[in-house]
Amino acid sequence: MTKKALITGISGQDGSYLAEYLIGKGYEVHGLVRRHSVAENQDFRLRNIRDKIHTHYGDLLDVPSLIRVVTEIKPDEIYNLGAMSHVRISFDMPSFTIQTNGLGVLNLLEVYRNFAPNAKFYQASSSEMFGNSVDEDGVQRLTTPMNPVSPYGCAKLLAYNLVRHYRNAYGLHACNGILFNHESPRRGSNFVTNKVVKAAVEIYKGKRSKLELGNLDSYRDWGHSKDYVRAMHMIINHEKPEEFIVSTGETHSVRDLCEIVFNKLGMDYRDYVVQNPKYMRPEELKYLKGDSSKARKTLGWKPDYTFETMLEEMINKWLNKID
Ligand code: G4F
Repeated sequence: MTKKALITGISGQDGSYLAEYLIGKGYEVHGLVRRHSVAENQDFRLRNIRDKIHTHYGDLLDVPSLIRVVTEIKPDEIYNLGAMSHVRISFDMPSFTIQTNGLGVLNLLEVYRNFAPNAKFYQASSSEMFGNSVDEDGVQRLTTPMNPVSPYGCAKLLAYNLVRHYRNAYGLHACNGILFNHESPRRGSNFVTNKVVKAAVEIYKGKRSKLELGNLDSYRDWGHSKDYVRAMHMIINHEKPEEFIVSTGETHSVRDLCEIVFNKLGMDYRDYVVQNPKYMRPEELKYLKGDSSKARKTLGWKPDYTFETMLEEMINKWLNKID
């Protein structure tokens, strides 16, 4: 029988790649979309698969819409990727962030428990939950304490714990994927990788002369979204609902990122990059490097992209797009 998947956040980077991946696996794919005043902005990442998916208006904060969609579809798998996903903006909109990324998950879990308890549930948990906790060997693993340093991280930790609680209390197949940063040509251009790549290509093409950034000395473990949505499907379909970390195990500073991207275009980032306090965060998560050995051993997951091949794909996208 054809399996049905419901993806909240289907119009985002991960949602769109996951939808494509599940279509390729023969799933009937449904997605929850929020109403946007510019209709084109609602589903531009879905333009290649519009006729292959079913979208439904709804919102994690609108319980009746969740009940309607879940009872109508009767999904086999629910992927909760919907969120306010920008960490710095979460300092400007803390209440909205906590509501959407925390209470919104509770809403969906309640609808799941009451109307589709036989489905499997995947929660998009985040390495931002670790905050500045790092084990002595410079790695975050499943046992590393979680001490978030942003409203976004606090909300994600609430959701993470709710998923574990719902699994234990009600015997649900609910699991968490703790994903470290993951990027692609579909990444929003206000996240640092795509911001740097887009600006470097614009500078290369003579369209601008400077790039303003915040903290250049934070480190991130950056993978590719396409590799990470594969992991989501493996995690939800693992026989036991559990927690898994998905990461490359490699870390780079924002400064390294600038150096590599500008070098690939034959430029020196130091001639163009300036710091602007506007992009600094009230509290910064300084260092991420994840241990994904459980996902690699138990699920057989491994990434196809390297940091360099991912950046090349992103650079090529902007080289083709910017005249
Ligand atoms: O690209 P970022 O905004 O990603 P961040 O904050 O690490 O969050 C991303 O990864 C999380 C997983 O750990 C996800 F949960 C979350 O949804 C999101 O996908 O920033 C990366 C680093 C930060 O240290 C930031 O301070 O880059 C630094 N940075 C320096 N200048 C900048 C800038 N970040 C942004 N967005 N813009 C800048 O101008």
